[in-house]
Amino acid sequence: MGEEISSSRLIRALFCQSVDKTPVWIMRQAGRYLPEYRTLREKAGSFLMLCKTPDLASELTLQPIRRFDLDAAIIFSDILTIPDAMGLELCFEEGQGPYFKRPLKTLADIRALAPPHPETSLRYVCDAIKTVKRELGGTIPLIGFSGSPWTLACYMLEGKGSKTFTQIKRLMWEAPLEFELLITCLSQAVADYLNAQITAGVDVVMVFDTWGGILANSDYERATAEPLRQVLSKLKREELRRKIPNIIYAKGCGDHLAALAKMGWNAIGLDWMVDPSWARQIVGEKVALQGNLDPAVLYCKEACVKTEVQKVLDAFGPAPGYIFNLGHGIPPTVDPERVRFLVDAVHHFGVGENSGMGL
Ligand code: 1CP
Repeated sequence: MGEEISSSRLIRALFCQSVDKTPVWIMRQAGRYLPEYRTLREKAGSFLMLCKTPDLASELTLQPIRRFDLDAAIIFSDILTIPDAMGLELCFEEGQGPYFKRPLKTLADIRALAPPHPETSLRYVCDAIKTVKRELGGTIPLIGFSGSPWTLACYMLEGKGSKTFTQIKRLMWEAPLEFELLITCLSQAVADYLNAQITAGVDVVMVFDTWGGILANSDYERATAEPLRQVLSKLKREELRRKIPNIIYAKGCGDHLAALAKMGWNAIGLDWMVDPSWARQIVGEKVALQGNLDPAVLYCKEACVKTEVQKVLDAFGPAPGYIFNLGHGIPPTVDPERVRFLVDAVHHFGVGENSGMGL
Protein backbone atom coordinates (compact mmCIF):
# COMPACT_ATOMS: atom_id res chain seq x y z
CA MET A 1 0.00 0.00 0.00
CA GLY A 2 2.78 2.44 0.97
CA GLU A 3 4.56 1.54 -2.28
CA GLU A 4 1.54 2.46 -4.37
CA ILE A 5 1.24 5.86 -2.75
CA SER A 6 4.94 6.67 -3.06
CA SER A 7 4.76 5.88 -6.78
CA SER A 8 1.52 7.83 -7.34
CA ARG A 9 1.51 10.70 -9.84
CA LEU A 10 1.12 13.36 -7.16
CA ILE A 11 3.94 12.17 -4.91
CA ARG A 12 6.27 11.59 -7.84
CA ALA A 13 5.55 15.06 -9.24
CA LEU A 14 6.08 16.66 -5.80
CA PHE A 15 9.54 15.08 -5.72
CA CYS A 16 10.16 16.29 -9.30
CA GLN A 17 10.14 12.76 -10.72
CA SER A 18 8.65 11.84 -14.12
CA VAL A 19 4.96 10.84 -14.32
CA ASP A 20 2.81 8.91 -16.82
CA LYS A 21 0.21 11.72 -16.80
CA THR A 22 0.09 15.21 -15.31
CA PRO A 23 -1.47 14.91 -11.83
CA VAL A 24 -4.47 17.12 -11.10
CA TRP A 25 -6.51 18.02 -8.03
CA ILE A 26 -8.53 21.13 -7.23
CA MET A 27 -8.36 23.46 -4.25
CA ARG A 28 -11.70 23.26 -2.40
CA GLN A 29 -12.67 20.24 -4.49
CA ALA A 30 -15.12 19.27 -1.75
CA GLY A 31 -17.69 21.99 -1.21
CA ARG A 32 -20.75 23.91 -2.21
CA TYR A 33 -20.54 23.42 -6.00
CA LEU A 34 -21.36 19.71 -5.41
CA PRO A 35 -25.08 18.97 -4.86
CA GLU A 36 -24.16 16.00 -2.63
CA TYR A 37 -22.20 18.41 -0.39
CA ARG A 38 -25.19 20.74 -0.10
CA THR A 39 -27.47 17.83 0.80
CA LEU A 40 -25.16 16.59 3.55
CA ARG A 41 -24.58 20.11 4.89
CA GLU A 42 -28.32 20.66 5.18
CA LYS A 43 -28.75 17.36 6.99
CA ALA A 44 -25.88 18.07 9.39
CA GLY A 45 -27.23 21.55 10.13
CA SER A 46 -23.90 23.37 10.14
CA PHE A 47 -20.50 23.53 8.53
CA LEU A 48 -18.77 22.99 11.87
CA MET A 49 -20.75 19.83 12.52
CA LEU A 50 -19.42 18.54 9.18
CA CYS A 51 -15.82 19.30 10.18
CA LYS A 52 -16.16 17.89 13.70
CA THR A 53 -17.89 14.60 12.83
CA PRO A 54 -15.19 12.28 11.40
CA ASP A 55 -17.64 10.11 9.42
CA LEU A 56 -19.16 13.17 7.73
CA ALA A 57 -15.78 14.83 7.08
CA SER A 58 -14.59 11.54 5.59
CA GLU A 59 -17.66 11.22 3.37
CA LEU A 60 -17.18 14.82 2.11
CA THR A 61 -13.51 14.19 1.37
CA LEU A 62 -14.50 11.23 -0.81
CA GLN A 63 -17.40 12.90 -2.70
CA PRO A 64 -15.25 14.57 -5.39
CA ILE A 65 -13.08 11.43 -5.66
CA ARG A 66 -16.12 9.33 -6.55
CA ARG A 67 -17.19 11.77 -9.24
CA PHE A 68 -13.91 12.74 -10.92
CA ASP A 69 -10.60 11.13 -11.90
CA LEU A 70 -8.62 13.19 -9.37
CA ASP A 71 -5.04 12.38 -8.39
CA ALA A 72 -5.37 13.42 -4.74
CA ALA A 73 -7.88 13.75 -1.93
CA ILE A 74 -7.68 16.65 0.56
CA ILE A 75 -9.07 16.16 4.03
CA PHE A 76 -12.36 18.01 4.53
CA SER A 77 -11.73 20.60 7.23
CA ASP A 78 -10.91 24.30 7.43
CA ILE A 79 -7.89 26.43 8.26
CA LEU A 80 -9.86 28.09 11.06
CA THR A 81 -9.91 24.94 13.23
CA ILE A 82 -6.64 25.91 14.98
CA PRO A 83 -7.97 29.23 16.33
CA ASP A 84 -11.19 27.44 17.28
CA ALA A 85 -9.11 24.96 19.31
CA MET A 86 -7.36 27.96 20.92
CA GLY A 87 -10.70 29.14 22.31
CA LEU A 88 -11.80 31.75 19.73
CA GLU A 89 -14.97 29.76 18.95
CA LEU A 90 -15.56 29.46 15.23
CA CYS A 91 -19.12 30.13 14.03
CA PHE A 92 -20.89 29.98 10.68
CA GLU A 93 -24.20 31.59 9.98
CA GLU A 94 -26.16 30.98 6.79
CA GLY A 95 -25.32 33.52 4.10
CA GLN A 96 -22.34 34.84 6.10
CA GLY A 97 -18.71 33.80 6.03
CA PRO A 98 -17.05 32.22 9.06
CA TYR A 99 -16.41 34.39 12.14
CA PHE A 100 -15.02 34.04 15.67
CA LYS A 101 -17.18 34.67 18.73
CA ARG A 102 -14.09 35.66 20.71
CA PRO A 103 -11.53 37.32 18.40
CA LEU A 104 -8.30 38.65 19.92
CA LYS A 105 -9.16 42.11 21.24
CA THR A 106 -6.42 43.03 23.72
CA LEU A 107 -2.71 42.46 24.22
CA ALA A 108 -3.64 40.39 27.29
CA ASP A 109 -5.70 38.07 25.02
CA ILE A 110 -2.54 37.46 23.00
CA ARG A 111 -0.32 36.89 26.02
CA ALA A 112 -2.78 34.25 27.30
CA LEU A 113 -2.61 32.13 24.11
CA ALA A 114 -0.95 28.71 23.93
CA PRO A 115 -0.63 26.23 21.06
CA PRO A 116 -3.43 23.65 21.29
CA HIS A 117 -2.74 19.92 21.70
CA PRO A 118 -3.82 18.49 18.36
CA GLU A 119 -4.24 14.98 19.81
CA THR A 120 -7.03 16.26 22.04
CA SER A 121 -8.64 19.48 20.81
CA LEU A 122 -8.17 18.67 17.10
CA ARG A 123 -8.59 14.96 17.44
CA TYR A 124 -11.65 14.99 15.20
CA VAL A 125 -9.40 15.92 12.24
CA CYS A 126 -6.98 13.08 12.99
CA ASP A 127 -9.89 10.64 13.32
CA ALA A 128 -11.33 11.79 9.98
CA ILE A 129 -7.88 11.26 8.38
CA LYS A 130 -7.73 7.69 9.68
CA THR A 131 -11.20 6.95 8.31
CA VAL A 132 -10.42 8.45 4.88
CA LYS A 133 -7.15 6.53 4.62
CA ARG A 134 -9.04 3.30 5.33
CA GLU A 135 -11.68 4.13 2.73
CA LEU A 136 -9.16 5.14 0.07
CA GLY A 137 -7.30 1.87 0.54
CA GLY A 138 -4.03 3.19 -0.88
CA THR A 139 -5.44 4.31 -4.24
CA ILE A 140 -4.52 8.02 -4.22
CA PRO A 141 -2.65 10.18 -1.69
CA LEU A 142 -4.41 12.19 1.01
CA ILE A 143 -3.36 15.82 1.58
CA GLY A 144 -3.49 17.33 5.08
CA PHE A 145 -3.34 21.10 5.54
CA SER A 146 -3.14 24.15 7.77
CA GLY A 147 -3.26 27.92 7.35
CA SER A 148 0.08 29.72 7.64
CA PRO A 149 0.79 31.48 10.96
CA TRP A 150 0.28 34.88 9.28
CA THR A 151 -2.98 33.90 7.55
CA LEU A 152 -4.39 32.49 10.80
CA ALA A 153 -3.34 35.63 12.68
CA CYS A 154 -5.21 37.76 10.09
CA TYR A 155 -8.52 36.04 10.95
CA MET A 156 -7.82 35.87 14.70
CA LEU A 157 -7.47 39.66 15.03
CA GLU A 158 -10.20 40.68 12.59
CA GLY A 159 -12.61 38.00 13.78
CA LYS A 160 -13.74 37.35 10.19
CA GLY A 161 -12.74 37.68 6.55
CA SER A 162 -11.55 41.05 5.27
CA LYS A 163 -9.94 42.53 2.18
CA THR A 164 -7.46 44.61 4.15
CA PHE A 165 -6.97 42.94 7.59
CA THR A 166 -6.00 46.24 9.21
CA GLN A 167 -6.20 44.94 12.82
CA ILE A 168 -3.32 42.49 12.42
CA LYS A 169 -1.27 45.13 10.58
CA ARG A 170 -1.82 47.58 13.42
CA LEU A 171 -0.63 44.97 15.90
CA MET A 172 2.42 44.22 13.76
CA TRP A 173 3.46 47.87 13.65
CA GLU A 174 2.29 49.16 17.05
CA ALA A 175 2.98 46.15 19.28
CA PRO A 176 5.85 44.22 17.71
CA LEU A 177 6.52 42.17 20.86
CA GLU A 178 2.97 40.83 21.11
CA PHE A 179 2.90 40.31 17.35
CA GLU A 180 6.04 38.20 17.66
CA LEU A 181 4.49 36.28 20.57
CA LEU A 182 1.36 35.54 18.55
CA ILE A 183 3.23 34.48 15.42
CA THR A 184 5.66 32.28 17.37
CA CYS A 185 2.77 30.58 19.17
CA LEU A 186 1.02 29.98 15.83
CA SER A 187 4.19 28.63 14.19
CA GLN A 188 4.37 25.98 16.92
CA ALA A 189 0.63 25.30 16.63
CA VAL A 190 0.80 24.85 12.83
CA ALA A 191 3.83 22.52 13.01
CA ASP A 192 2.26 20.42 15.82
CA TYR A 193 -1.04 20.21 13.93
CA LEU A 194 0.57 19.15 10.64
CA ASN A 195 2.77 16.60 12.41
CA ALA A 196 -0.32 15.15 14.11
CA GLN A 197 -1.98 14.86 10.68
CA ILE A 198 1.14 13.05 9.40
CA THR A 199 0.99 10.63 12.33
CA ALA A 200 -2.71 10.06 11.59
CA GLY A 201 -1.81 9.09 8.02
CA VAL A 202 -1.76 11.98 5.51
CA ASP A 203 0.68 11.53 2.62
CA VAL A 204 1.31 15.23 1.86
CA VAL A 205 0.96 18.43 3.89
CA MET A 206 0.05 21.82 2.49
CA VAL A 207 0.22 25.26 4.12
CA PHE A 208 -2.16 27.95 2.83
CA ASP A 209 -0.61 31.41 2.98
CA THR A 210 -3.67 32.99 1.43
CA TRP A 211 -2.96 36.47 2.83
CA GLY A 212 0.86 36.71 2.52
CA GLY A 213 0.23 38.82 -0.58
CA ILE A 214 -1.33 41.73 1.33
CA LEU A 215 1.97 42.49 3.12
CA ALA A 216 4.32 45.29 2.11
CA ASN A 217 7.56 43.90 0.73
CA SER A 218 9.41 45.20 3.77
CA ASP A 219 7.08 43.35 6.22
CA TYR A 220 6.98 40.02 4.37
CA GLU A 221 10.12 38.61 6.01
CA ARG A 222 9.15 38.96 9.67
CA ALA A 223 5.38 38.53 9.24
CA THR A 224 5.25 35.41 7.11
CA ALA A 225 8.61 34.25 5.67
CA GLU A 226 10.34 33.66 9.03
CA PRO A 227 7.28 31.94 10.58
CA LEU A 228 7.02 29.69 7.50
CA ARG A 229 10.69 28.80 7.93
CA GLN A 230 9.96 27.95 11.58
CA VAL A 231 7.08 25.69 10.58
CA LEU A 232 9.17 23.94 7.94
CA SER A 233 12.06 23.35 10.34
CA LYS A 234 9.70 21.57 12.77
CA LEU A 235 7.81 19.60 10.12
CA LYS A 236 8.37 15.85 9.84
CA ARG A 237 9.61 14.86 6.40
CA GLU A 238 9.37 11.14 7.04
CA GLU A 239 7.00 8.90 9.02
CA LEU A 240 7.47 5.12 9.29
CA ARG A 241 9.77 5.26 6.25
CA ARG A 242 7.15 7.13 4.21
CA LYS A 243 8.55 10.39 2.79
CA ILE A 244 6.03 13.20 3.33
CA PRO A 245 6.36 16.07 0.82
CA ASN A 246 5.07 19.55 1.59
CA ILE A 247 3.46 22.35 -0.44
CA ILE A 248 3.22 26.08 0.28
CA TYR A 249 0.34 27.91 -1.40
CA ALA A 250 1.45 31.52 -1.68
CA LYS A 251 -1.34 33.70 -3.05
CA GLY A 252 -0.17 37.08 -4.34
CA CYS A 253 3.44 36.26 -3.47
CA GLY A 254 5.05 36.26 -6.93
CA ASP A 255 7.67 38.72 -5.66
CA HIS A 256 8.76 36.22 -3.02
CA LEU A 257 9.14 33.04 -5.08
CA ALA A 258 12.93 33.01 -4.73
CA ALA A 259 12.68 33.29 -0.94
CA LEU A 260 10.04 30.52 -0.80
CA ALA A 261 12.11 28.22 -3.02
CA LYS A 262 15.16 28.79 -0.82
CA MET A 263 13.22 27.77 2.31
CA GLY A 264 13.12 24.17 1.08
CA TRP A 265 9.43 23.48 0.35
CA ASN A 266 8.96 20.55 -2.03
CA ALA A 267 6.37 22.50 -3.99
CA ILE A 268 4.96 26.01 -4.37
CA GLY A 269 1.31 26.63 -5.29
CA LEU A 270 0.86 29.61 -7.61
CA ASP A 271 -2.09 31.91 -8.24
CA TRP A 272 -3.05 32.83 -11.81
CA MET A 273 -1.28 36.21 -11.76
CA VAL A 274 2.14 34.50 -11.92
CA ASP A 275 3.68 33.57 -15.27
CA PRO A 276 4.56 29.83 -15.09
CA SER A 277 7.75 29.89 -17.18
CA TRP A 278 9.04 32.89 -15.23
CA ALA A 279 8.22 31.07 -11.95
CA ARG A 280 10.12 27.99 -13.16
CA GLN A 281 13.14 30.14 -13.92
CA ILE A 282 13.10 31.66 -10.45
CA VAL A 283 12.61 28.46 -8.42
CA GLY A 284 14.90 26.16 -10.45
CA GLU A 285 14.33 22.48 -11.24
CA LYS A 286 14.29 21.04 -7.72
CA VAL A 287 11.08 22.68 -6.52
CA ALA A 288 7.76 21.45 -7.92
CA LEU A 289 5.11 23.96 -9.00
CA GLN A 290 1.34 23.67 -8.63
CA GLY A 291 -1.40 25.73 -10.26
CA ASN A 292 -2.47 28.03 -11.74
CA LEU A 293 -5.59 28.21 -13.92
CA ASP A 294 -7.84 31.19 -13.21
CA PRO A 295 -10.89 29.64 -11.42
CA ALA A 296 -13.20 31.92 -13.47
CA VAL A 297 -12.39 29.82 -16.58
CA LEU A 298 -14.74 27.18 -15.14
CA TYR A 299 -17.68 29.42 -16.03
CA CYS A 300 -16.80 29.19 -19.75
CA LYS A 301 -17.99 26.77 -22.40
CA GLU A 302 -16.01 23.52 -22.84
CA ALA A 303 -14.06 24.67 -25.90
CA CYS A 304 -12.77 27.64 -23.95
CA VAL A 305 -11.90 25.54 -20.89
CA LYS A 306 -9.93 23.25 -23.19
CA THR A 307 -7.97 26.16 -24.71
CA GLU A 308 -7.15 27.66 -21.31
CA VAL A 309 -6.10 24.28 -19.87
CA GLN A 310 -3.78 23.75 -22.83
CA LYS A 311 -2.29 27.21 -22.33
CA VAL A 312 -1.47 26.46 -18.69
CA LEU A 313 -0.02 23.03 -19.55
CA ASP A 314 2.12 24.55 -22.32
CA ALA A 315 3.34 27.34 -20.07
CA PHE A 316 4.53 24.91 -17.39
CA GLY A 317 5.98 22.63 -20.06
CA PRO A 318 6.80 18.90 -20.00
CA ALA A 319 9.57 19.02 -17.34
CA PRO A 320 8.94 16.91 -14.20
CA GLY A 321 7.72 18.65 -11.06
CA TYR A 322 4.33 20.01 -12.06
CA ILE A 323 0.85 19.47 -10.61
CA PHE A 324 -2.20 20.98 -12.31
CA ASN A 325 -4.56 22.96 -10.07
CA LEU A 326 -6.55 26.19 -10.07
CA GLY A 327 -4.83 29.38 -8.92
CA HIS A 328 -7.30 29.57 -5.98
CA GLY A 329 -10.30 27.64 -4.66
CA ILE A 330 -13.16 26.58 -6.92
CA PRO A 331 -16.10 29.03 -6.74
CA PRO A 332 -19.30 27.61 -5.18
CA THR A 333 -21.53 28.21 -8.26
CA VAL A 334 -19.48 26.27 -10.84
CA ASP A 335 -21.19 23.42 -12.76
CA PRO A 336 -19.64 20.10 -11.60
CA GLU A 337 -19.72 18.89 -15.22
CA ARG A 338 -17.18 21.60 -16.10
CA VAL A 339 -14.92 20.19 -13.40
CA ARG A 340 -15.18 16.73 -14.92
CA PHE A 341 -14.27 18.19 -18.31
CA LEU A 342 -11.31 20.05 -16.81
CA VAL A 343 -9.87 17.01 -15.00
CA ASP A 344 -10.20 14.81 -18.09
CA ALA A 345 -8.69 17.53 -20.29
CA VAL A 346 -5.61 17.73 -18.05
CA HIS A 347 -5.08 13.97 -18.25
CA HIS A 348 -5.64 14.07 -21.99
CA PHE A 349 -3.45 17.04 -22.90
CA GLY A 350 -0.81 16.85 -20.17
CA VAL A 351 2.34 14.75 -20.36
CA GLY A 352 2.09 11.06 -21.34
CA GLU A 353 -0.01 9.09 -23.79
CA ASN A 354 -3.31 10.64 -24.86
CA SER A 355 -6.21 8.59 -23.59
CA GLY A 356 -8.51 9.23 -26.54
CA MET A 357 -11.41 10.81 -24.69
CA GLY A 358 -12.54 12.55 -27.85
CA LEU A 359 -11.75 16.06 -26.73
O1 1CP B 1 -20.85 25.31 3.36
C1 1CP B 1 -20.25 26.36 3.62
O2 1CP B 1 -20.79 27.48 3.62
C2 1CP B 1 -18.79 26.30 3.99
C3 1CP B 1 -17.88 26.64 2.89
C4 1CP B 1 -16.49 26.17 3.25
C5 1CP B 1 -15.88 24.97 2.85
C6 1CP B 1 -16.46 23.88 1.98
C7 1CP B 1 -15.57 26.85 4.09
C8 1CP B 1 -15.81 28.11 4.81
N1 1CP B 1 -14.43 26.07 4.22
C9 1CP B 1 -14.58 24.93 3.46
C10 1CP B 1 -13.62 23.82 3.36
C11 1CP B 1 -12.19 24.13 3.18
N2 1CP B 1 -11.53 25.29 3.52
C12 1CP B 1 -11.24 23.23 2.66
C13 1CP B 1 -11.64 21.79 2.35
C14 1CP B 1 -10.87 20.90 1.57
C15 1CP B 1 -10.95 21.10 0.06
O3 1CP B 1 -11.82 20.47 -0.56
O4 1CP B 1 -10.10 21.83 -0.48
C16 1CP B 1 -10.00 23.91 2.64
C17 1CP B 1 -8.66 23.41 2.12
C18 1CP B 1 -10.19 25.20 3.19
C19 1CP B 1 -9.12 26.18 3.39
C20 1CP B 1 -9.45 27.59 3.74
N3 1CP B 1 -10.46 28.06 4.53
C21 1CP B 1 -8.64 28.70 3.36
C22 1CP B 1 -7.35 28.60 2.60
C23 1CP B 1 -7.55 28.40 1.16
C24 1CP B 1 -8.20 29.55 0.40
O5 1CP B 1 -9.27 29.30 -0.16
O6 1CP B 1 -7.62 30.64 0.39
C25 1CP B 1 -9.25 29.86 3.89
C26 1CP B 1 -8.77 31.29 3.74
C27 1CP B 1 -10.40 29.44 4.63
C28 1CP B 1 -11.31 30.28 5.43
C29 1CP B 1 -12.72 30.12 5.01
N4 1CP B 1 -13.48 29.02 5.31
C30 1CP B 1 -14.71 29.12 4.71
C31 1CP B 1 -14.73 30.36 4.00
C32 1CP B 1 -15.91 30.89 3.25
C33 1CP B 1 -13.47 30.97 4.18
C34 1CP B 1 -13.01 32.32 3.61
C35 1CP B 1 -13.41 33.39 4.56
C36 1CP B 1 -13.01 34.80 4.11
O7 1CP B 1 -11.81 35.09 3.94
O8 1CP B 1 -13.93 35.62 3.96
